[in-house]
Amino acid sequence: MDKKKKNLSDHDLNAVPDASEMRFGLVVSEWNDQITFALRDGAIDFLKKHGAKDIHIDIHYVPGSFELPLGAKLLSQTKRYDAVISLGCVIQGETRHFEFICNAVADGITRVGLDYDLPVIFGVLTPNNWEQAKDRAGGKHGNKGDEAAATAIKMVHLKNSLK
Ligand code: DLZ
Repeated sequence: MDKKKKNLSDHDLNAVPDASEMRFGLVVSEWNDQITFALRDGAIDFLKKHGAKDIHIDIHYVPGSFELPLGAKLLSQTKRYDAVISLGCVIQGETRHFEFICNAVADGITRVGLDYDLPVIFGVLTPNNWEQAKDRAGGKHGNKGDEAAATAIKMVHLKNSLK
Protein backbone atom coordinates (compact mmCIF):
# COMPACT_ATOMS: atom_id res chain seq x y z
CA MET A 1 0.00 0.00 0.00
CA ASP A 2 1.15 3.55 -0.77
CA LYS A 3 2.80 4.78 2.42
CA LYS A 4 1.62 8.33 1.75
CA LYS A 5 -2.01 7.31 1.75
CA LYS A 6 -3.47 8.51 5.05
CA ASN A 7 -7.04 8.46 4.02
CA LEU A 8 -9.03 5.55 2.65
CA SER A 9 -11.26 8.07 0.89
CA ASP A 10 -8.35 8.46 -1.52
CA HIS A 11 -8.87 5.01 -2.92
CA ASP A 12 -9.42 4.39 -6.57
CA LEU A 13 -13.18 4.26 -6.89
CA ASN A 14 -12.86 1.98 -9.91
CA ALA A 15 -11.15 -0.58 -7.71
CA VAL A 16 -14.27 -0.98 -5.57
CA PRO A 17 -16.28 -4.04 -6.69
CA ASP A 18 -19.86 -3.92 -7.88
CA ALA A 19 -22.31 -4.01 -4.97
CA SER A 20 -25.54 -4.55 -6.91
CA GLU A 21 -26.16 -8.01 -5.43
CA MET A 22 -25.05 -7.13 -1.90
CA ARG A 23 -27.27 -6.41 1.11
CA PHE A 24 -26.18 -4.04 3.84
CA GLY A 25 -27.38 -3.32 7.35
CA LEU A 26 -26.25 -0.03 8.87
CA VAL A 27 -26.28 0.47 12.62
CA VAL A 28 -25.93 4.14 13.50
CA SER A 29 -25.31 5.73 16.89
CA GLU A 30 -27.61 8.65 17.72
CA TRP A 31 -25.02 10.22 20.01
CA ASN A 32 -23.35 13.15 18.17
CA ASP A 33 -25.96 12.71 15.48
CA GLN A 34 -24.83 15.72 13.48
CA ILE A 35 -21.69 13.72 12.78
CA THR A 36 -23.05 10.17 12.67
CA PHE A 37 -25.92 11.07 10.34
CA ALA A 38 -23.37 12.63 7.95
CA LEU A 39 -21.40 9.37 8.12
CA ARG A 40 -24.61 7.46 7.43
CA ASP A 41 -25.46 9.61 4.41
CA GLY A 42 -21.92 9.29 3.06
CA ALA A 43 -22.06 5.52 3.43
CA ILE A 44 -25.44 5.24 1.71
CA ASP A 45 -24.35 7.46 -1.20
CA PHE A 46 -21.20 5.41 -1.64
CA LEU A 47 -23.04 2.08 -1.57
CA LYS A 48 -25.54 3.32 -4.15
CA LYS A 49 -22.80 4.77 -6.33
CA HIS A 50 -21.37 1.26 -6.47
CA GLY A 51 -24.65 -0.35 -7.44
CA ALA A 52 -26.32 -1.26 -4.15
CA LYS A 53 -30.10 -1.07 -4.37
CA ASP A 54 -32.19 1.01 -1.98
CA ILE A 55 -34.15 -2.05 -0.89
CA HIS A 56 -30.88 -3.76 0.04
CA ILE A 57 -29.79 -1.02 2.47
CA ASP A 58 -31.45 -1.00 5.90
CA ILE A 59 -30.73 1.60 8.56
CA HIS A 60 -31.07 0.89 12.29
CA TYR A 61 -30.27 3.16 15.22
CA VAL A 62 -28.79 2.70 18.68
CA PRO A 63 -28.54 5.37 21.41
CA GLY A 64 -24.73 5.57 21.63
CA SER A 65 -21.58 3.98 20.29
CA PHE A 66 -21.42 1.67 23.28
CA GLU A 67 -24.55 -0.03 21.94
CA LEU A 68 -23.10 -0.57 18.44
CA PRO A 69 -21.76 -4.10 19.11
CA LEU A 70 -25.12 -5.39 20.32
CA GLY A 71 -26.87 -3.59 17.47
CA ALA A 72 -24.44 -5.21 15.03
CA LYS A 73 -25.01 -8.60 16.64
CA LEU A 74 -28.81 -8.29 16.39
CA LEU A 75 -28.50 -7.37 12.71
CA SER A 76 -26.07 -10.23 12.08
CA GLN A 77 -28.46 -12.72 13.68
CA THR A 78 -31.17 -11.86 11.15
CA LYS A 79 -28.98 -13.28 8.33
CA ARG A 80 -30.47 -10.58 6.09
CA TYR A 81 -27.16 -8.84 5.38
CA ASP A 82 -23.89 -9.53 3.61
CA ALA A 83 -22.24 -6.87 5.74
CA VAL A 84 -23.04 -4.72 8.73
CA ILE A 85 -21.66 -1.19 8.89
CA SER A 86 -21.48 0.36 12.33
CA LEU A 87 -21.19 4.13 12.53
CA GLY A 88 -20.50 6.23 15.60
CA CYS A 89 -18.50 9.13 17.00
CA VAL A 90 -16.85 9.29 20.39
CA ILE A 91 -15.24 12.67 21.08
CA GLN A 92 -12.28 12.43 23.41
CA GLY A 93 -12.40 15.93 24.87
CA GLU A 94 -16.08 15.52 25.77
CA THR A 95 -16.08 11.98 27.07
CA ARG A 96 -14.40 11.17 30.38
CA HIS A 97 -14.68 7.45 29.86
CA PHE A 98 -13.55 7.73 26.22
CA GLU A 99 -11.13 4.77 26.41
CA PHE A 100 -13.71 2.46 27.97
CA ILE A 101 -16.25 3.20 25.27
CA CYS A 102 -13.78 3.00 22.37
CA ASN A 103 -12.17 -0.22 23.56
CA ALA A 104 -15.53 -1.84 24.26
CA VAL A 105 -16.86 -0.87 20.85
CA ALA A 106 -13.75 -1.98 18.96
CA ASP A 107 -13.59 -5.31 20.82
CA GLY A 108 -17.32 -5.89 20.51
CA ILE A 109 -17.49 -5.16 16.81
CA THR A 110 -14.48 -7.36 16.12
CA ARG A 111 -16.09 -10.19 18.05
CA VAL A 112 -19.42 -9.97 16.23
CA GLY A 113 -17.68 -10.18 12.86
CA LEU A 114 -15.67 -13.22 13.89
CA ASP A 115 -18.61 -14.93 15.61
CA TYR A 116 -20.90 -14.53 12.61
CA ASP A 117 -18.31 -14.81 9.80
CA LEU A 118 -19.66 -11.54 8.56
CA PRO A 119 -17.95 -8.31 7.57
CA VAL A 120 -18.85 -5.99 10.45
CA ILE A 121 -17.25 -2.67 9.75
CA PHE A 122 -15.85 -0.28 12.36
CA GLY A 123 -16.95 3.14 11.19
CA VAL A 124 -16.48 4.90 14.49
CA LEU A 125 -14.73 8.27 14.65
CA THR A 126 -12.58 8.86 17.72
CA PRO A 127 -11.53 12.51 17.29
CA ASN A 128 -10.09 14.81 19.93
CA ASN A 129 -12.74 17.44 19.39
CA TRP A 130 -15.81 18.48 17.45
CA GLU A 131 -13.79 20.23 14.72
CA GLN A 132 -11.85 17.06 13.92
CA ALA A 133 -15.10 15.11 13.86
CA LYS A 134 -16.61 17.49 11.31
CA ASP A 135 -13.46 17.32 9.18
CA ARG A 136 -14.01 13.55 8.87
CA ALA A 137 -17.75 13.59 8.32
CA GLY A 138 -17.90 15.33 4.98
CA GLY A 139 -15.25 17.97 5.69
CA LYS A 140 -11.65 18.47 4.65
CA HIS A 141 -10.62 14.90 5.49
CA GLY A 142 -13.44 13.36 3.49
CA ASN A 143 -16.24 11.27 4.87
CA LYS A 144 -15.34 8.19 6.89
CA GLY A 145 -18.82 6.85 6.10
CA ASP A 146 -17.61 6.39 2.51
CA GLU A 147 -14.60 4.51 3.76
CA ALA A 148 -16.72 2.24 5.91
CA ALA A 149 -18.97 1.53 2.91
CA ALA A 150 -15.98 0.82 0.64
CA THR A 151 -14.54 -1.54 3.23
CA ALA A 152 -17.86 -3.36 3.52
CA ILE A 153 -18.10 -3.86 -0.25
CA LYS A 154 -14.51 -5.08 -0.48
CA MET A 155 -14.94 -7.53 2.37
CA VAL A 156 -18.17 -8.96 0.95
CA HIS A 157 -16.42 -9.33 -2.39
CA LEU A 158 -13.53 -11.15 -0.70
CA LYS A 159 -15.90 -13.48 1.13
CA ASN A 160 -17.88 -14.21 -2.03
CA SER A 161 -14.72 -14.86 -4.01
CA LEU A 162 -13.73 -17.62 -1.59
CA LYS A 163 -17.03 -19.49 -1.74
C1 DLZ B 1 -22.27 8.56 27.70
C2 DLZ B 1 -21.62 8.89 26.41
C3 DLZ B 1 -20.65 9.90 26.34
C4 DLZ B 1 -20.24 10.71 27.54
N1 DLZ B 1 -20.07 10.25 25.19
C5 DLZ B 1 -20.41 9.56 24.07
C6 DLZ B 1 -19.80 9.87 22.83
O1 DLZ B 1 -18.97 10.79 22.68
N2 DLZ B 1 -20.17 9.15 21.74
C7 DLZ B 1 -21.10 8.14 21.81
O2 DLZ B 1 -21.39 7.51 20.78
N3 DLZ B 1 -21.69 7.83 22.97
C8 DLZ B 1 -21.38 8.51 24.09
N4 DLZ B 1 -21.97 8.20 25.28
C9 DLZ B 1 -23.08 7.21 25.28
C10 DLZ B 1 -22.62 5.76 25.38
O3 DLZ B 1 -22.13 5.31 24.10
C11 DLZ B 1 -23.82 4.86 25.77
O4 DLZ B 1 -24.90 5.10 24.92
C12 DLZ B 1 -24.27 5.11 27.19
O5 DLZ B 1 -23.19 4.98 28.08
C13 DLZ B 1 -25.37 4.11 27.59
O6 DLZ B 1 -24.88 2.77 27.55
